[in-house]
Amino acid sequence: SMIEVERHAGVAVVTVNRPDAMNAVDVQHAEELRARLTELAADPDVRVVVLTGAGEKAFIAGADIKYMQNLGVHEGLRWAELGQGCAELLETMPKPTIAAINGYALGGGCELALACDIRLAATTAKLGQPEINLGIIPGWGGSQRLARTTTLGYAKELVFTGRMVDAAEALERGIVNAIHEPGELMSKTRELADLLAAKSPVALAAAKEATNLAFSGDHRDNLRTEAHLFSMAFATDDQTEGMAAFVEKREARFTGR
Ligand code: DAK
Repeated sequence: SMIEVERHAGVAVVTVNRPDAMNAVDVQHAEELRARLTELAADPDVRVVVLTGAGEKAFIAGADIKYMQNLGVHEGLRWAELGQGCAELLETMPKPTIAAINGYALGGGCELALACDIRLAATTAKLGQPEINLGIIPGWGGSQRLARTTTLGYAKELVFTGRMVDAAEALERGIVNAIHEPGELMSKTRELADLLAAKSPVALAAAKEATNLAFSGDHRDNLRTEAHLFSMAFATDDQTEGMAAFVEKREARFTGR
């Protein structure tokens, strides 16, 4: 299959599987990716979603350039909606999403990683927005999310020059949360995913909704929304359990209610 989904105890690992083309995505891949992400977003048994690429070389080397070569305006718009739809699902689904960047994350691939909540990268990974070299610009959210993740000036440098950065620079600039030896990337990713899968999923959903507001809209409104989301947590079994477990000096067992 073009997009593989492997589930293990609340963690779903989604692998873009096209290693002979550096996991570049064409319309079929993007449609299948969107369908799988839509299912995982709605599945209460899935607590955490990990996105990665097949093989050792690439996470996702972007949109398929050979596919895009002959696109018209109409198909271009459909293509943009499809890619932005995948990014939006990763960003807004009510559970944490983690990008395990195992190699090249370029163009649309870098943009999908930026749409994830947390990014872990192999020390051998390379990231960038090389669209300018193809006579186009980022179109799956890169012009917005890279600046929000780092700084506007640094985002402009990368988008204007198309320069690829290595994992160490990506870490230094805050594009990725951590870097790991290639052989350890998936085990470290699973460790983080398992940690998150053990938290209260209702609290995590509220935490994601609240933190997603940080760079948009009105600060005062967002603080009011935070207070509202905070108060709603007191209607959950997980709040009762979490606080009882603390007082009784034991591990909390969250049910998601
Ligand atoms: N598309 C299609 N094929 C690709 C590809 C890509 N993005 N990246 C790699 N491949 C293919 C190569 O063509 C090659 O295929 P064969 O020649 O073997 O048939 C195979 O993968 C192996 O690649 P290389 O031989 O080039 O391998 P190297 O190790 O030498 O180089 C590389 C690896 C990743 C540095 C290099 O392949 C590369 O520069 N690839 C292109 C990366 C790139 O420019 N990515 C950005 C694509 S633009 C939109 C919104 C968003 C977007 C588009 C539209 N709308 C709003 C409509 C997003 C655009 C992009 O992502």
